[in-house]
Amino acid sequence: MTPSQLRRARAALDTFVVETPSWGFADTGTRFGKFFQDAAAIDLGDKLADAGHVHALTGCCPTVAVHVLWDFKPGEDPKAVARLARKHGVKIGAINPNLFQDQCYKYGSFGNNDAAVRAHAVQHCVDSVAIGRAVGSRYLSLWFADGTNYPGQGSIRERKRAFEDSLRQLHRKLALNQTMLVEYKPFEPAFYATDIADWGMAYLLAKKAGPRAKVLVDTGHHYAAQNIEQIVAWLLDEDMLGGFHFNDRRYADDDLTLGSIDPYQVFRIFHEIHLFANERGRRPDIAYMIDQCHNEKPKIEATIQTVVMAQELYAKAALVDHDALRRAQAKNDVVTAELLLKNAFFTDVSSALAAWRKANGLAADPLAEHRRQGYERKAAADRRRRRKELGIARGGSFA
Ligand code: LRH
Ligand code: MN
Repeated sequence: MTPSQLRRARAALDTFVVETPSWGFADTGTRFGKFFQDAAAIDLGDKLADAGHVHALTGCCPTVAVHVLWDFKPGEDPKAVARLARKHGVKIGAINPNLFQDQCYKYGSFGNNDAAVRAHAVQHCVDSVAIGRAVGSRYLSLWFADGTNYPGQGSIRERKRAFEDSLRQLHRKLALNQTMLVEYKPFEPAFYATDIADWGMAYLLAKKAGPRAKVLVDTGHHYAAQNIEQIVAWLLDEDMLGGFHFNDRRYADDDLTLGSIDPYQVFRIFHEIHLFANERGRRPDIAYMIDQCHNEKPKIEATIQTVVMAQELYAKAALVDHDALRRAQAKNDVVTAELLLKNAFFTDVSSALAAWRKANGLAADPLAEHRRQGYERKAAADRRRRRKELGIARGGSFA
């Protein structure tokens, strides 16, 4: 790396933070079974401790996204949760309501044709907004499992209008510093029509909801052939890109660790963001978040891998020479334009990462440091003991 490349990579690392998901530290599974890890988090306290540990090692994930019904016990004081987070050196990040597990949501939440169910769903989101205010979180992150499985099953326009109405109601409840993120997903669990199936539907619903509603791009929520960075470039140009859920996939919403299958994909997304910042002379205000579940990999190791990979790809993408790119594009010099991205992608930025970590008092290799500290072994022993004391049974079949 040239001295100016080193400077650009380090400047990019100074600004890059990514949010970890509380659910990434807990036992999760597949449609066919749940797999247990002794070191998996038992409760929110464990999740915040693990997130704090990852932040202490990597220096770039100061906030933790929470899923309300997975993380908050009924009536739990959000302020106490914020204090607990602070004790572990992190802050509560995006608030994710759970609009997919209550029995009443069988035919949908905001899209349900039963007004009482819609009201129940909106009320849960209003409660989630209040939690956000109490813990000082900027983001209300909305994902809806809503949709139908058979042609004719539901009125597509009625469901669309029900969403417009419910999202507008909810937007009115936001604090001035809060942003509502609308996440789209083409399918699963609905397999005929998902109510918010693509970026256009999310864009339209967010626009109609109000000025503090933006679109959330989950990298796993696209058909394999879709050009995600083109969607990102458009949403940026419309100032409608609110955030990301990063993960990787080989087939569908596989929720694998970022960069494990196609690191160039995330590089191309980061490139579009750096290029946009260069054009506009300011960095866009985007919530970078991880949304993964770790069934085989040790959960904390998988999270550290993800954070370090995100840093590396963000730093590489900052190396693209935007002026040279514009010159090549103006001349339709396709090869030069492509090579400007490829060369940046293949540039080894490990010296920039090492320098940045040293300057921030961090170990050169966060994963090795995690293993050296024996955090996982200690957590496993502690949580095995506590599960016994709490009489937490594990097992039981899916069906
Ligand atoms: C849905 C989704 C959504 C979350 C969930 C954990 O697939 O991406 O963002 O609520 O995963
Ligand atoms: Mn997601």
